[in-house]
Amino acid sequence: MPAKIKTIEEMSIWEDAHQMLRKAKKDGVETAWDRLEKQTPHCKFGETGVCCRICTMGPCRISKKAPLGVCGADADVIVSRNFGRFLAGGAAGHSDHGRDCIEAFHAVAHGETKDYTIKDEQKMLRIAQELGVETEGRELLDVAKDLADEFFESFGSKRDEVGFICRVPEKQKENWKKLGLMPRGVDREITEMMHRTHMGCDNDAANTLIHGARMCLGDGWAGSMIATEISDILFGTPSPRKAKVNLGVLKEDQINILVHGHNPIVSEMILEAVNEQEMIDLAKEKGAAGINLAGLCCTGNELMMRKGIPMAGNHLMTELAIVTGAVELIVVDYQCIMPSLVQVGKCYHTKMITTADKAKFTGADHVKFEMHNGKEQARKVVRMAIDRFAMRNPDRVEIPCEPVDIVTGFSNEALLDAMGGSLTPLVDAIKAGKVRGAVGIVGCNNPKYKHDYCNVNLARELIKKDILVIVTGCVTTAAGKAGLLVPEAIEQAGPGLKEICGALGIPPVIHMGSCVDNARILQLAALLANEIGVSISDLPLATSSPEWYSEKAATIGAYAVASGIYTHLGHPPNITGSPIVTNLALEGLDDLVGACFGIEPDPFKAAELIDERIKLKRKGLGLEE
Ligand code: SF4
Ligand code: MSK
Repeated sequence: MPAKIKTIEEMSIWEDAHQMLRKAKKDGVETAWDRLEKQTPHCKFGETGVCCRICTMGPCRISKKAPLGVCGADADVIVSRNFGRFLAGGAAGHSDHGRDCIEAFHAVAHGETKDYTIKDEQKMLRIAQELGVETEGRELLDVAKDLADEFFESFGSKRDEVGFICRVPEKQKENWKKLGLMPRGVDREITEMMHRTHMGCDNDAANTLIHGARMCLGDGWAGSMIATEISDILFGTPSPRKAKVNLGVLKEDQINILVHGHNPIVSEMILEAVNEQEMIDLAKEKGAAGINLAGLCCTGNELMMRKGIPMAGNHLMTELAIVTGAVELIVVDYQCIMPSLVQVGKCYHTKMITTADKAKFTGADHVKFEMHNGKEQARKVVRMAIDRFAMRNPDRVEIPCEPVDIVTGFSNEALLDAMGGSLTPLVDAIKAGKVRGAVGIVGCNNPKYKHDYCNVNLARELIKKDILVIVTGCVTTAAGKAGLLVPEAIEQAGPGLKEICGALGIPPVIHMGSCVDNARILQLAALLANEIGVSISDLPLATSSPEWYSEKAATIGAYAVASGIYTHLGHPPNITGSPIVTNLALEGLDDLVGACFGIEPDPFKAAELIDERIKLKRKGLGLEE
């Protein structure tokens, strides 16, 4: 693991973070970095995954002195069960988000809400046809009703495979069937993992992990993919647009509202409400110049991709955004929201508003958003922000630095448009070695690392090597702040990538969305594989999550690997106490699915590791370097 972090300069690479960390110290605000110090050193049993709390004969900890738990489970079994449940947490997070999207879509189809509508009818019809829903001569809402039911089916227990398996290359599908990796239903696989890992069930580490891979494939190719596709249908398919990032997007003379979490269902309504003249007039009456909406984490990504709403920061910037003293309200949906935000808010005048019954925070106000009342609730929330403006203490406001420009909005549809409607230019560029491969850098921040150091340096190193980089999640903000998400960044790229991106007018690092939008990367990989006539595992692709922290990030890594995409992680999950689990992750999976994990905390060495993999895959395809 990276060395213990000590000074403010060692905590983050960003000036806006340094400035706010100094202010936090001055204002007596505790941050994630302070708490990490108090938690260090971490428990070795937990870190290596050999602590079992699955039943009350334990908890049991495996050591040389005590190599078996009370029930007789060894380190391999304990680690695989713990890791299986860890992955289940991630799959459940993404997929329950996907289910919320289906429920919203179902409500629209059945006329149960006027607040949400179908924004991209063409995409809805295209997906309906793809999934075998009849569209010919039918009313749009009738198609939508059947499509919503079809999506629900992918969560259930009646199918042999989830719907979007139709996108997977044939050869790969056969391999998944042979290996028992075919995901049958999102909920089924997650439930089965919880069952398998109950005391006295699956006591074969490799067997548990194979099911883990199947469950994660269910997340990637169903739960997450459905979340992405419905979000596009309801709120519009993203297309390239300009936006701005860093804490400089907050405005001293305006009411600042931050939206945080993952699902756009709440934040899209907040966006509509802040743009209503009545709200703007009300804000002006209270002495503000206007209402400024900015995003954090993946809810921020969703709004930025579709509407160009500015991004205040990624995971480790969420506390620091409040430390500016300029935020009236932080409105959250779910996932990756630190409970500490309530306390940090109390040090200023910032109120946290929760919106989902499944994600309440003690000390926050709850404004429940439902399909029939989204707009009304959004107005209520915006009024609360307006009322809090008077409580702001101007002497405690400090907004650091100027925002940085970015270009966002690269859905697969937009990418295809940029290439004239076909993948041929990209395939030709890959064959010619001008674009040697593509890497998705995805995921989080983790205070164990110097914030964004690995995210940014890995992206820089890869584009120098003529490797196209796709970013999602919290890496987006890192790449944006580093100036990599604009077409001018081609100057930092190798000659081949510079030529191709220059001709297409796209940045060498392209933003493809939020965490669930990693499903867009899966779809792009499948499109490329089908275009060339190979499996995804034959392609010169990789993914990386250099500074990951969450269960969801591990699940994304697992579905990427199971889909045939080599995946680099900055540090391993808590599995190193088991040789079987560790060896399977780092090597064994390669024989089964044509991809495995690689671990490397140093971004420069990680770039070499990924480059080696790309060379290997290019060679396998008979492509010259
Ligand atoms: Fe201990 Fe076995 Fe119970 Fe785990 S399942 S706590 S190893 S007795
Ligand atoms: S928000 S999962 S910190 S990317 Fe999707 Fe960021 Fe990681 Fe959460």
